[in-house]
Amino acid sequence: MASKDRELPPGQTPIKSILRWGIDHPGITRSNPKIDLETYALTIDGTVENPQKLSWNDVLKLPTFKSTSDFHCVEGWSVLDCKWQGVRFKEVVNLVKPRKSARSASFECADGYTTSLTLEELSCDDVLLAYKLDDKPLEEGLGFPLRLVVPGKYAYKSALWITRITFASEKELGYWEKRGYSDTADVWKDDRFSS
Ligand SMILES: Nc1nc2c(c(=O)[nH]1)N[C@H]1C(S)=C(S)[C@@H](COP(=O)(O)O)O[C@H]1N2
Ligand SMILES: [Mo]
Repeated sequence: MASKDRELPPGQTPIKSILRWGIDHPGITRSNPKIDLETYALTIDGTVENPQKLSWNDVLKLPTFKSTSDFHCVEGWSVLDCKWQGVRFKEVVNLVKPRKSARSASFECADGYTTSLTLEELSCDDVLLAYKLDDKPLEEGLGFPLRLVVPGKYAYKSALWITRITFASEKELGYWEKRGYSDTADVWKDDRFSS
């Protein structure tokens, strides 16, 4: 239930669990990629001074941050008070040092999914590369081991199972953005479809 004093973005209805029981999720493969932490690598490249290939241990060494936020899917469901923990996108920026020309970052996922955001959108304090939800490691279906969380945008911007982040001077549209969903995806402005 939404608390009485809380305002939800337009057109959203709260559901109890982010596991979306009973909700048909339009995931692009309908099965969860299985990722082994021993061989996992997060590549960060593109228009940056210091490209990286991080092992899982390297990811865990980055400064950790906790942030509680609501999660809004473009199909109209919201999950309130998700307690995420992970690495703020800002820390990634500090590590790789984007070149002056860099404007956006694209996310590639183990299932082939992609999405992208501007560096300005990614600079919000509540934007995390999350590895825990409610103090537990992410479940496979929620993006194990590493996913993006962008609370101010519809959930198709919150990439699951991230394997690569590529900085660029020109923004490349992601999987759903190429198929008619809004690239701005602002939940408060009801930006659901591209015009
Ligand atoms: N890699 C990947 N990330 C993805 C998707 C996907 O199909 N593949 N679907 C998006 C959509 S449409 C939603 S609603 C959320 C679902 O996130 P959840 O599993 O945490 O509920 O993941 C987003 N990120
Ligand atoms: Mo979604």
